[in-house]
Amino acid sequence: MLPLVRTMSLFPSLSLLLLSVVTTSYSAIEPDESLPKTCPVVTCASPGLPGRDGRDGLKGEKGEPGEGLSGIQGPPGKLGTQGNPGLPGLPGFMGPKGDPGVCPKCDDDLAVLQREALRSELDSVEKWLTFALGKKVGRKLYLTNGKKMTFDRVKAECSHFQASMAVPMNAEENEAILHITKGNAFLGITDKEREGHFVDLTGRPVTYQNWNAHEPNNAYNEEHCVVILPEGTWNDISCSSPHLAVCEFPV
Ligand code: MMA
Ligand code: CA
Repeated sequence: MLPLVRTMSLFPSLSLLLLSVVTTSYSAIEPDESLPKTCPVVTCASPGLPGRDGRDGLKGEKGEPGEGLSGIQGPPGKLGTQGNPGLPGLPGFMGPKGDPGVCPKCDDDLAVLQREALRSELDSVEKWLTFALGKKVGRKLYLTNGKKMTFDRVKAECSHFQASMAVPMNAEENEAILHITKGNAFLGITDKEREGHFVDLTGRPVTYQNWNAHEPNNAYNEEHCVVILPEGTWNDISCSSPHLAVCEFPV
């Protein structure tokens, strides 16, 4: 205090200034007379130890979605559990026909019936075929395709149809062949192997012959095949000259 009093005495104006500053400061911290004159115990008493933590507050509301960029897609999730079985499917297609059953007696009966039916059908076919195209004599049916060809071609053609070249064994058969060809058709007769020795295509000598006058003459020394002439008589002729094809079918 003394230094301050001395200072104030030495510099009265400064002392006054300091005093006014102190006064002003004091008035500034004076309690506001308008506030209620309350005083909580805790505030006013000397402070004790801190109390225990309070209970957790209520959970706050969900926040707004963030605004940052979304990350890259994560790996696929784990396989889910197996689903329920589906509805039954549609019926399948009909299977192939099964093997015939085993019944020897039934098979025999069936074979007989089938044979009878086939026989009947063959008879029918043979009748209309003979009526329309051919000439049947005994168990031979003669047919022509109306084409002219070499001896070897006729032979092959008849063979292709499980038939053989026509060989008349008697006047009736000779007439039948003439009837459907009107002549100039090859017969299945040759003397290729031995000149003047005429045989059928199985090599058997022909027993029936119906040569034209002065035939066979083996003209030009190269006539080893035979044709039936329009008169029904025969002439030996070259095998490579073309003549009508006529075959005989066994019936
Ligand atoms: C004559 C006669 C026959 C002979 C033929 C060949 C027309 O008939 O000589 O014997 O086969 O000619 O073309
Ligand atoms: Ca001749």
